[in-house]
Amino acid sequence: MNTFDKKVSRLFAKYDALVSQKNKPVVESNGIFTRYEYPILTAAHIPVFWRYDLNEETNPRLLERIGFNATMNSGAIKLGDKYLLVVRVEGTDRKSFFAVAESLNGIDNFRFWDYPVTIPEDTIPATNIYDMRLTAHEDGWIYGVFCAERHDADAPAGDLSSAVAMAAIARTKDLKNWERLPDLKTKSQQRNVVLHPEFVNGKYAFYTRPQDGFIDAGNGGGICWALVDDITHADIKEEKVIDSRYYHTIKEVKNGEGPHPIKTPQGWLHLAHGVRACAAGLRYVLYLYMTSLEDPSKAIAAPGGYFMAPVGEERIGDVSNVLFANGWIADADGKVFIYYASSDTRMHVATSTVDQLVDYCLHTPEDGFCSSASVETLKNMIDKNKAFIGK
Ligand code: M1P
Repeated sequence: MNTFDKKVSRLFAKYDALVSQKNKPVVESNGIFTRYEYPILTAAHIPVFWRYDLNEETNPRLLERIGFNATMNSGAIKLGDKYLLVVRVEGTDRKSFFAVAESLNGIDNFRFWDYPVTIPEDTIPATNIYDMRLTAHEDGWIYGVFCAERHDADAPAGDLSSAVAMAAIARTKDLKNWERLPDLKTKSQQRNVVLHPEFVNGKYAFYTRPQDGFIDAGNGGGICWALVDDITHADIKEEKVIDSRYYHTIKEVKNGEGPHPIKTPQGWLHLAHGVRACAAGLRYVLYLYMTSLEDPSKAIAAPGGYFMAPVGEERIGDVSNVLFANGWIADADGKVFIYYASSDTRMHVATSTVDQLVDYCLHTPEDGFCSSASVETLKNMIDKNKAFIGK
């Protein structure tokens, strides 16, 4: 074996060791979910043959030719016995695209398919696409709803930062061949748009997040609900707020639906992110809420505070202090795999069960919106517990 071949085999050996690493649960104290010790996908999980030209003649120094920055905000779905993530892969060129990674147990050994996903363009090509939510809809298609970002055509000359975010829609049967549908039409810019898995009154239903600008939610009151007649020309005329933002909460600045909700006997179980501002910048945490089975736009449970916030190395990355989730999978036995990204850099998994999450939603006190209410809630808990202390 010559030196070049030895270097190549070292690269593959290091890569194989990383992607074969077994994950280990971390014992949590809150009983609601279990984190895992290792991230499930990082930039180092990108296949060697995506990064290196392996031909000695054209790359005698074996330099990396295509660099990757992050593997983050991933849609999730289970097909057959495989846990599949449609990962937002970000190159060193700042462009995001989608690539599928699969695992047989949902917690480790995620491996990328050989090729990234080719998403056909809409009439106006997008500069950047990201954060796909997957929905296996009862119409038989798997939909991917994602953000398509373009430079703002009305930006003043020299302003190369103003952008427009829209919800793009594509559909597939196998995550390999995708049909692009026209972008969702709404009154404002949109990110974090999610398709509900069932028809509601014979219509397609979307969770939306209207926003005044590319970053600012502005007057957008929170996560909204909207019905659409024809998904091949989806046009939203009316959005109804179903999960509001509030002053001095975890979702004061903005919020956004995560993956589509899970149907449970007690109601639709939702995972979302909430954003607040602090001296360190924006802080993104995950929270849960529930809506009614009879009317999915009606809130029935709103546990106060966050469900998960960044801890340890999760706190640090390209955009620090961020947890973001747009994928989860509920197995038939009730186990739930929550796929979340930390600080716009890497992917993790946490596990729980539908029963635990519903219990959390129905029995965690609501936010009282002021310190005195928090104290009363706490005193109530202590009062009730007095009878059990020292028994
Ligand atoms: O950087 C944090 C997140 O910011 C955006 O989310 P939102 O629209 O709710 O602010 C998205 O760009 C998301 O991809 C990113 O993780």
